[in-house]
Amino acid sequence: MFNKILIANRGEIALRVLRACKELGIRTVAVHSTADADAMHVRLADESVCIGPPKASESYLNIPQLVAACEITGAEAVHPGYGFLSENARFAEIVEAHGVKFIGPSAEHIRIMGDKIEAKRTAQRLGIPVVPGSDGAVETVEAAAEFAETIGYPVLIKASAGGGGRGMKVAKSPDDLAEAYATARGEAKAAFGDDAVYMEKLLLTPRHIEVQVLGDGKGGAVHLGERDCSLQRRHQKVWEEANSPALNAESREKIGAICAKAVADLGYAGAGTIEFLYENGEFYFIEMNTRLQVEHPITEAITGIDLVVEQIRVAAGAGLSVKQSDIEFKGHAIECRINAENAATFTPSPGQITYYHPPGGLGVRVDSGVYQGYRIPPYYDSLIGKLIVHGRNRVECLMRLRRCLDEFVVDGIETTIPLFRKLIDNQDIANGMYDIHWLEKFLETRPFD
Ligand code: MV4
Repeated sequence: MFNKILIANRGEIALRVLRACKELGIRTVAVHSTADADAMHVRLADESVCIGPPKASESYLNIPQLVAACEITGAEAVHPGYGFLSENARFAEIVEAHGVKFIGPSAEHIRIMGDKIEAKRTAQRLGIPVVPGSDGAVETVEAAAEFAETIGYPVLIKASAGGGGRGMKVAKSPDDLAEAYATARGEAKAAFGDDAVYMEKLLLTPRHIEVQVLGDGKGGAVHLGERDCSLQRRHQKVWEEANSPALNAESREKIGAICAKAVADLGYAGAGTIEFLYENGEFYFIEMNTRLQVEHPITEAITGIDLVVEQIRVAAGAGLSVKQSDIEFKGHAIECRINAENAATFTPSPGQITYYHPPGGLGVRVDSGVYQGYRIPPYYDSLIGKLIVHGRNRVECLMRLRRCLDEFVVDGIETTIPLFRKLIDNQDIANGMYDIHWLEKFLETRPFD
């Protein structure tokens, strides 16, 4: 096992990783920008290194500074958390070239999944069902039009270098096609420096369901069931659940087994998430994330498995601590993302937390890096914490969540907590009846007016 790990991240996820390290008896190195000198991850780590000014491009994304911090402290491995450099294949290669283990999959696997055309081709080869679409890149507008006729309108044109909703254009009819195609390529070139695009049939009312996997890097893998992340606004997840209210045990086992086998055959190492659209009882692969995800705690809640511990074990060559037959799904879990934002407008609300009282009790987990008196800096994303509630079934989970939202007090800044107080009283939410468009439609009803 490693003696010392450097955590190349900040906020609640840096704390999350630090806690796993402590429980494994591993010393921790925090890194921070000058804006984060008083952050909790810095306080709780065994050592810390200031790696630059507030701007992420000069600190948390600064590869030479991170490599230097590893060398200075003698860290044997780097955990990238999520965001920042977590899916940067070059970062994984560079740290390993300096004799430091990257806690995550190989640079090759990160690179494949970062290229959405290559990812889809790989998924299909491994037996994962994919959205009906073009066979790879669509090189000309004539090919785009011809292809759209064969699958039928509406179609979606997606940037190969995009993902997470960036670089997508809809064509509803042949009249839209030429413009959508040209705009998609132009925007992809400008945003990613790569104008390769591919096409898919547009699914109109799917859910977003993702399967959590763990690979041992040696041909072994397990799945840990799914998360339903359909409640999103502008491609930002707001509320996630495990299990999905839309699946039964049989469909869970079926898609889970497909994903575990694919990941095993790929020789994948560590944690990964295979994202699907789910409509009319069918799964359609869209992307694979090669990192730990924000919403991983709901999977931990229903399985009792520490995903960060498993990531570290695999990176250290210790293998997974679980086999598929050990994994059971117990009860139901929901995560609410608490952002420092106005709940009605989503305008960021950085500033000082003057009073802080998180909820507690049985089945309650709050992952957060904030504390009373802490000043949220304006330079980073607005996630300040996650409320994760577990119950023996979905009804108990929802009742417990309502109780936690009543208890939660964060003063001095605005947060998204009031939005969750609206959602918990909504009938569609109570019934688990929502798709990827539900939340934006709900917000159009102006629930705060
Ligand atoms: C789609 C789609 C409908 N049909 N692909 C958006 C994020 C990116 N990961 C894929 N996305 C979508 N791909 C086809 N063929 C609809 C979306 C989509 C979406 C997906 C998941 C969660 C929220 C979403 C919101 C709008 C669009």
